[in-house]
Amino acid sequence: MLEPTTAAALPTSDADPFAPEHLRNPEPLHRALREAGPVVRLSRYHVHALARYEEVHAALGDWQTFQSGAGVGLANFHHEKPWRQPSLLLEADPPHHDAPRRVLREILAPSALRRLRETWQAVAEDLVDTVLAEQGTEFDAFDALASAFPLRVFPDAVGIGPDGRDNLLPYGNMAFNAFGPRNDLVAADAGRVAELSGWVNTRCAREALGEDGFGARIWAAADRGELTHEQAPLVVRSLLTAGVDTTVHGLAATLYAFATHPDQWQRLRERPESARVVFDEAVRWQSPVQTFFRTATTDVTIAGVRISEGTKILMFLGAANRDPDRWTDPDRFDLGRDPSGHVGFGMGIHQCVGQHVARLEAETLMTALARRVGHIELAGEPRRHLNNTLRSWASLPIRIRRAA
Ligand code: OVM
Repeated sequence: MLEPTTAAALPTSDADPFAPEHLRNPEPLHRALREAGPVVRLSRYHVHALARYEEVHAALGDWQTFQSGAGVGLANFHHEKPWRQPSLLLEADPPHHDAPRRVLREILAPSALRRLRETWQAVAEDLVDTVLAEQGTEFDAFDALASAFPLRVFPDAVGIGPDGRDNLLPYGNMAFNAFGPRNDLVAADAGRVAELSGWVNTRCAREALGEDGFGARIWAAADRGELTHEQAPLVVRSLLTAGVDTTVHGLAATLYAFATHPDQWQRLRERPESARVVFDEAVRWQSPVQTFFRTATTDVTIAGVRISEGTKILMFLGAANRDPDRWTDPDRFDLGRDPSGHVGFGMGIHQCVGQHVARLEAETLMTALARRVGHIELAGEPRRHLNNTLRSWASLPIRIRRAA
């Protein structure tokens, strides 16, 4: 029998994963953390970190030991006041988590999204036609496609009105920054918290929502007694928080992947039915959501390392998604692999409830693009937008050749 590793033997890193250099280029830190051991102490934040697939996957699957109810950011909600009322989904544990989750799962199930496919495909075709006609063969794919497309289809699907939709990305950016430490990125958002929260919260009211969207369906579930009427607006808020920035930066990751892997674009063009798996491989390869915390509900041992109750544990989804012990040639964006099992959408009871929405957006947009574009390449240096949680983009200059 091996003795449990003592605290002294626990590998420790003083790296700040939320520092600009690591947010801009996370792979070197991810590699170092994976190689340091199955559990690493991050001395700067008094937290533990998991960067290997096996441990991240196991911890995400064990909500009893690694809870979300104390918040999935650095702040422990049992000791610090959250910046907003906690999410009923993301920041809750069973049993409270279960009713909101069940309601949203049904509203966002693949069968429930079928009615959207045709419309979204038509919007995607129209968007790509317009971009090619107006902007020619060189343009910023972040603005023109990755952010334009979700902003055209998703708020309509939720049922929010046309005004103020430009608040959606800044609100999500703020929410994803808030999972990190109170660094310069959080400070930069501070002046807009009240304004953006006020706007989003008013969009969640029943009267603010169209009759046939996801939002109205959430309220209808409350009328059927599946949720309380107090819970309904908070569940709508989850859609508006988690549904925009994630898909925008996920689509940007997908476009970046193709602009840097022309052979994979050819592969998609030859096999258009693979448009669906494309997004999962891009999510594995880039991990648009890089990290989430959990909190130990009890003293627990992971791979021989003892962790005491109340400890925050940082899960490096992006590092797990490129763990060479789990993936062959992990740094390669490869449509030939099976990316299933990646933790880019999380794993377990909190696994992204909107993933079918995201996949449908990706599938319709990439299909429209593959029908018209024979080749994609970078036309300049892509620019990252720094965020404490999201691997996000400011611009993605591309050059395309039209398909013959
Ligand atoms: C939420 C939520 C869910 C997932 C991610 C997220 C800001 C938020 O329920 O509000 O990130």
